[in-house]
Amino acid sequence: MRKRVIFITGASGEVGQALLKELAQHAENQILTMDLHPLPPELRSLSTHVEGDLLNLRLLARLVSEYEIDAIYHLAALLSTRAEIQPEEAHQVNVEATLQLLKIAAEESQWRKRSVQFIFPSSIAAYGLPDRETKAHFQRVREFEWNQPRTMYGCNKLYCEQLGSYFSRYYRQLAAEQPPTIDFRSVRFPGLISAYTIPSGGTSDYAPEMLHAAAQGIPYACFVREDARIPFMVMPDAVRALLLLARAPRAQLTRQVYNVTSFSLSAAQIRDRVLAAFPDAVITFQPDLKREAIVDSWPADIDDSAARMDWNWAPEYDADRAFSDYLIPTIKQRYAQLQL
Ligand code: AKB
Repeated sequence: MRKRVIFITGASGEVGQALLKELAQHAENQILTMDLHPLPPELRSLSTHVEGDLLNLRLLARLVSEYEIDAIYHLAALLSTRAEIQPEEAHQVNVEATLQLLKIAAEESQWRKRSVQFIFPSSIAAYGLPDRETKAHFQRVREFEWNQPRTMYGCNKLYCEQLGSYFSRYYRQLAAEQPPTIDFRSVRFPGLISAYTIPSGGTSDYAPEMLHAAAQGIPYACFVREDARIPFMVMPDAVRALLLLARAPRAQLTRQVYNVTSFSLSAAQIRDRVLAAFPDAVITFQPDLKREAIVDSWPADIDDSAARMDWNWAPEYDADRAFSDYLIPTIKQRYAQLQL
């Protein structure tokens, strides 16, 4: 008998660690995690962890032979800045690995005669506004607008959203007896900020980097202009969004890809909030024009009314609560503990 599991890829990354902690709180969840890297020591008891490459098809085949997969949270990805530096590798990880996992989910669904749920975090990178004037004009973008990404990562995410929809509707549906399809669900996240982990390889990273640098007394040079603005969300809300979407009755879902967001701030507004908590912080602005152009192509805000309507999505942290109740106290405590 294969062991039934929830499978999390990219589990050692920022969202992966937070999601694992949350899912592991329910004893009935048996969790299989995978990443190129080990899990941090404090999380190692929470799952069976496989250190390996999603592009290793033999390894994936072995996992399928040992585990019956109920749901896949496919978090592994190369983020936007890194993907511009290594576009081909990004395509392999972000697209080809996703395709392999969708095939596994489809085969498992057919074998079990029950849909495997496939939860896919997409991103505001799926949008691409052509210039700053257009961005200023179209303030809150809906799911079907401006789907013209300018980064490899954005193209990868947008295409995988489409692939997921294809697998859930049409894959192998020409046969006389139509097998069950996968249950594909996706959220487009804004920039994410965690009090525990610092992202790497993304372009929204200036917000968490600024905050974590200030908390450690390290000067920080922000790589976008003061008025560059995109939407953000703190990690507890990001994990809640994934779990709320996963738990929503399928019949209530009117779409497969949903915007979710919490608050929209400019880089200067983030700096002001960081300075209010860490008055001695040294924060300067030294734009990297290439990374800034990526941020300028992302919407200033996104419209998440479909998620609010269909599965009662609402963030628990607006900008004030995010900083005062989560980010600042948790970060202060965390770095104080590390100094002991
Ligand atoms: C990135 O900056 O690449 C990510 C994202 C916005 O998806 N954080």
